[in-house]
Amino acid sequence: MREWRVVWSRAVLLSIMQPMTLAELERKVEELRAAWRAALAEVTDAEALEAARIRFLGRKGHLTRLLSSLKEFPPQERPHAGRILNQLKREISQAIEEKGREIEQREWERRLAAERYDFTLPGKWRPLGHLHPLTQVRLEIEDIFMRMGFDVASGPEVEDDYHNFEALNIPEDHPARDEWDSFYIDDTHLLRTHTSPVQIRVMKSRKPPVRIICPGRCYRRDTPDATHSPVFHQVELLWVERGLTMAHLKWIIEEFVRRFFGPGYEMRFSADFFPFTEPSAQVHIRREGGPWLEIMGAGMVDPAVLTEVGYDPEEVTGFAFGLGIERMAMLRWGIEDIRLFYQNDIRFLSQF
Ligand code: FA5
Repeated sequence: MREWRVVWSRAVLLSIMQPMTLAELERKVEELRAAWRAALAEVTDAEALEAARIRFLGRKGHLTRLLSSLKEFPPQERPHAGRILNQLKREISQAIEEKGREIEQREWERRLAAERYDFTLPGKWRPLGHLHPLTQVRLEIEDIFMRMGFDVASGPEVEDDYHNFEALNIPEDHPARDEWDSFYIDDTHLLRTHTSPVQIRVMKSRKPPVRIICPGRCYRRDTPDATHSPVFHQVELLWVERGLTMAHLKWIIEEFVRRFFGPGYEMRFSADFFPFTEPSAQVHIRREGGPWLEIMGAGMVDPAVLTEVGYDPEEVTGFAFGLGIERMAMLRWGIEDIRLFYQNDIRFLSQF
C-alpha cells in the first residue's frame, strides 16, 4: 500500500515537473472532449449549461488550464498545440450556443402550452369614461345641422365691443346692453356674451349664401340659479340667401326639435325683441306635462346688420338663432338644475 502511494506521487511529481509532449496534449484534449460531451448530455436547463461553461471555459476551467500550458511547448510545436486546443474551444463554445437556443425554445414552448387562454372565462370589468352630457348634446346638434348642409364655424371667446355689440346694432348707450351683463377684460374687450358675434365675423369674410352654425362658450354676469349659469354654451345658426323668410326659419327650428327630441315634446313660438333681428322670436319647449323652458332667441337678420357687413338687404335676407345647449340637455334628460352640469359629481355624470 505504502509502496503504491510512493510510486503514484512520484509519477505525479514527474508529470508536473516535466513539460508535456504533443502526444500527451492530444490525449488530454481527447479526454476533455469526451468529458465535455458527457457533461453536455446531462444539461437540461440554462443554469446547468452555465455551470458546465464555467467548468470548461471559465477562468479556472479545464480547457483554460490546458491553454495556459501552451507556452511550455517548444516554438515549433506550439502552432499545432494551439490549433487542437482552439479547435476544442470552438466546439465547446458552439455547442453552448446551440444548447442555449434549444433550452430557450423548449422553455418558450413550455410557457405557451402552460399559459393557454380560456376565452370562455368572464372578462374583467374596467370602468370606462365617456363624453360629458353637454358635449354629447353639442355633437348631436352639430350632426343634425351638418346633415342639413350647415358648416361649423367658430370665433374668439374674448371679443371686442364692435363684434359683440355694435355691429349687431347695439350702440354704446343702447339699453339692450344691460340685458347682456358682461365680463369686461379692458375698456373695449369682453368675454363674449353670446355666439352672435360669430355671425358678423363669418359674414364679413364670406359672400352670400352663408349657412353656418357656431357652437361655443358664452359668459354673462348672471346670478346662478336652476336655469342660469355665468358660463354656458350656445349654438348660433345663420342662414343668409336670396328669398329666405320667417317660414323657412320656423321650419328649420321645428325640424331640428323633432329630430333632436322625437315625440313627447311640445314647442311654443312667441314674439321677442333683439336689436339684430326683426321680427324676433323666442322658442320654449316642454316635456309633456313639464314646465316650459326657453331654449333660444331667433329672428330675421335686421337689414342694418346686413348693411354693416357689406351685404345688400334688397338682394338677400337671412335668419339666425342662438340656442342654449344646457337647456336642451335639461329637457332631454329631465334635469331640473343647470348647476349639476358643472359640479363634476361622478354620481351625476355616470348616468349619461
Ligand atoms: C341671445 O343670446 C341671442 N344672441 C340669441 C339670438 C341669436 C337671437 C340670433 C336672434 C338671432 P338670449 O339671451 O335669449 O339670446 O340667449 C339665448 C339662449 O341662450 C337662451 O334661450 C338660453 O337657452 C341660453 N342662455 C342664455 N343665458 C343663459 C344662462 N345664463 N345660462 C344658461 N343658458 C343661457
